[in-house]
Amino acid sequence: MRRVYDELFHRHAKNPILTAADWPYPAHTVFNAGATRLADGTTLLLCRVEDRRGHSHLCAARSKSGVDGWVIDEKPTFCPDPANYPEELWGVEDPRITFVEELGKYAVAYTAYSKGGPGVALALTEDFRTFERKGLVMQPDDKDAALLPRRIDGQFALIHRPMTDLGAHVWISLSPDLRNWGSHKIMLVARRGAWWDANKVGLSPPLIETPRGWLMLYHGVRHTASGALYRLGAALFALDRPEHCLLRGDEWIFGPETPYEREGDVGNVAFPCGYTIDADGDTINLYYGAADTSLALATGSIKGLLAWLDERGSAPTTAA
Ligand code: BMA
Repeated sequence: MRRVYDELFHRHAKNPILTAADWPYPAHTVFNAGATRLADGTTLLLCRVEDRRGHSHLCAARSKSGVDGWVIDEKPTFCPDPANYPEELWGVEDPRITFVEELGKYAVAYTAYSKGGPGVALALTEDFRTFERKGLVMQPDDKDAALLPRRIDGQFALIHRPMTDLGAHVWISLSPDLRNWGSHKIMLVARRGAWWDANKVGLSPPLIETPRGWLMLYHGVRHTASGALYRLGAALFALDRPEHCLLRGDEWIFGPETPYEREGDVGNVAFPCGYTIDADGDTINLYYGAADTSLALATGSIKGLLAWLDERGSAPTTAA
């Protein structure tokens, strides 16, 4: 078959790589995992696990290959703690992991589902066994957040996606202490009308640092008569000024196609929250939730993504 579009990500033949059937305790669905490679080379996925109440918690799965042989925690790794953190009353969802060199710790940005709606919470960990919560850092309605691995202009930087009546756009905010946040700036706006990324965009996995800038994979949501379609796009931002978009692709680069992405609790969703990068510094292993039901893996190349942006992307104008 002739493929007209470039395929920037290749699905793993063993997809879906993790499902609720693999879980050591009762789980309804397993999806939208944060990912990182630990110091010993092990791939760690911090998976969102939904139970039969509809509430989510996080559970760690570790593997040498990043594909199979997963060792899954026997019990939930990170549970909502509404007694101390009322914003977690209805669960914790969609973790994004960043290793913050300065702290020697991983920062996990996650959605805390409160009575007031979903907001952004932060927790720090060294080992994904014990966690130090920083609490709710962005009030509802806000989600799709990840920390940058280092300070920008002397400040920690958080990407997130507040909702407004004028659409849902990606923002960046700065903090001296991970607690007090300000200097809010818009990074990437949702397009309008017929566009695949009209009305609602959000950061997917944490930004990928490249010599040419911060590479963002973001999801765009298209509302159709039969529900929403979640697809992935790419954009590049200035290293020293991450709110400044250098290039943005017009077309989506990855979207639901296979049965496990098309069908599930929420069909037509491919939703990456994490990646690992191989020793070659180029191969990116993207872990994504498929149809809010299982976890899948697709592999791409950072150079390939940058070349695609050079060829197919452009600097956004302010009058979109
Ligand atoms: C988004 C998030 C994700 C979910 C997606 C599709 O708003 O809540 O957790 O995968 O919707 O349902």
